[in-house]
This record gives sequence, C-alpha cells and structure tokens, in this order.
Amino acid sequence: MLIDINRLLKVTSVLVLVTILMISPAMSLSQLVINTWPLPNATAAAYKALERGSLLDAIVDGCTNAEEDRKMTSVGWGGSPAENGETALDALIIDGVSHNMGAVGSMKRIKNAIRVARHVLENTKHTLLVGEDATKFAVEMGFIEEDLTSQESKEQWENWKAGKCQPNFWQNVIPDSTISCGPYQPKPFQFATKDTDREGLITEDNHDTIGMIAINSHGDIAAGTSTNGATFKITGRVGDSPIPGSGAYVDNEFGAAAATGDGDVMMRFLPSYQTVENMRSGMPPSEAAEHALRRIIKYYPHFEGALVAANKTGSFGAACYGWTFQYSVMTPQMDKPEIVTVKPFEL
Ligand code: SD4
Repeated sequence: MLIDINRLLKVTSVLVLVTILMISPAMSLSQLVINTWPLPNATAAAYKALERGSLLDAIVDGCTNAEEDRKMTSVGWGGSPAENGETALDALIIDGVSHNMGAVGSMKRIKNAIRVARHVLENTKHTLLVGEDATKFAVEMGFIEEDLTSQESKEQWENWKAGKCQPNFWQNVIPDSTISCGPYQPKPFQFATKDTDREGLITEDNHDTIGMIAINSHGDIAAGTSTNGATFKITGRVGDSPIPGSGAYVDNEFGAAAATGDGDVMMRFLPSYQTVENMRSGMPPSEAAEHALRRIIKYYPHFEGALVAANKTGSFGAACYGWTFQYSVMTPQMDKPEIVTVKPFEL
C-alpha cells in the first residue's frame, strides 16, 4: 500500500512537471509589446517595464520615451503646431484588467501627456479631460506648466502663415480657406467636399502618433497612445488618439488594437474597437485590422491610416492603407525590438 502511494506521488509529480513544461512556453509566448511606427526605443522601454511586472508602466514608459524623443516631432512637445502656433497634446491609457481608462485631449502647456492620462485613470472617475481644464488638472496633479513650442515648431508655423495657411482644416468658409488664412465666417453648407480635399493634411512628415499594446506573461493587456495630433489643426481639435475604441482598444479576454492616421476620419469608425471585435470573432490580427480599415475606405477612398493588433495567444500583425507603414515589436523570442514593414493592401 505504501509503495503504491509513493508510486502515485511520483506519477503525480511527473504529470505536474510535464503540465508546467507544456504551459510555460505558451505563457511566455504571449508576452509582447507592439507599437505603431519604427520606434524601437519606445518598444524597448515598454518591454523593460513589462519585465518589471507593470502593464501600465509599460505603456507609460514606452509612450514617454516617444514624447521625449526630440526626433519624433509628431509626439510630445515642440511639434505639430495648431493654427495658433501652439502645440496641444492627446493621449490615452487603457487598463485591460479593470477596463479602466484615462485620457487627455488638446492639452496645452504640459509636456507629459501619457502620464497625465494615467492620472485621469487613477485619480478620477472620468475618462477624458480636455483643453485648458486638462492643463489645470495636470497642474493639480503636480505637473509643471511650460511652453510646448520649440524653435522648429515656431518656424514651421511661421512658414505656414507665410504660405497663406495651406493646408488647413477649414471648408465652406469666407474668405476661401484654400487660398487664404482666417479668421473665417461660415458660408451656406455645401456637400461638395470630397475626401480628396483631405489630401496633404496627414502626410509622411507628420504621421508618427505612437499607439502601443503591451501583453504580460499572464495574458493581461494594456494599451495607449500619445500624439500632438494633426499639424495646423483648428484650436480645440481633439483627434482619434485619446478616444477609446478609436485610438486604441483592449478586450482583456481577446486582444487589443491601436491606430495611427487621419484621426478625424478614423474616429468616425472606431477602428480599434472594430479590430478587436474582429479578433473576437476569430480573425487573426492582420486580417482583423484590414477588415476594420476596409470599412473606412468604403466612404473615404483617399484616407491614410494603419492599425496594429495583437491577441492573447501571442499573434500580432498590422494593416495599412494609403501609405507604407512600419511597426516595432518585441517578444521573448527577440533580443531587441524588430521593425516590420507593411505594404498597403489592394482594394
Ligand atoms: C490624429 N491620428 O490626431 C492622429 C495623427 C496620426 O499618424 O496618427 N498621425 O489624427
């Protein structure tokens, strides 16, 4: 009887060991950081935080790295001036475990947009704070108020003014916004505007919003975005990046997605939400992202944008339209972040 118990114990421990060995590679496979555009330093910063054990730190450290990288003129301070010459910031952070979110839109004079978004998540019951009041909130949370203009953003704005404020985001106004600066007055609304009128608004030079997904070894997911939005935007404009479901989305049971591109169009379709829903219904990440973009193209065939997506099993991918897109990714199988190039899909 005693021998039998010993045998039983041995068999059980072997079984437990085999189970652990079978589960571990699958678990470690799911750990991942993926973000829009070739920003490997941001990916590495996020991955490091993930290994320290904090999902939200991964998003904050990764996006902060892009905000502080002065070569990245379209994330953080000192880039993409609005039509009044000021830089204003959008950011979002999503905690998939609690489905809690925090975001700021069109926030002025505070450099650390993603950190302020985290305070919205952690210190308020709201989701999105905007404009001057987001600045006031940030100051209350201990952030320093300072000018976000750089020499480059000042020159960029001066050149734009000298070039009759072209391109800009106005339409159906007097004087004609395609040849003059404002102030403008409305003229009777016309339905003549085509999506080709948006060409040149989001270009290769101003497209680098960071949208990031982090998945830890338990399969829990967080996501976030940070951007200074569209160059020469109308003051007060909030883009897609801080809008849950548009700039990024997480369903902790399935996966996440994050977007970059013409945010004024993208937010009309909630493409990150759509991508996650597509993964829920069984599509692999790239296909899920492409399907979400196709919904936009139906109405805006000249639209430019991209989505990255990842699911809990460790699969990841992206799709883009209107431009060639690159993303950065790191998994346990990689020594350092890898950059992947994605060609726009054919219609
Ligand atoms: C926006 N989606 O504010 C951002 C800009 C962007 O790649 O992602 N550009 O519209």
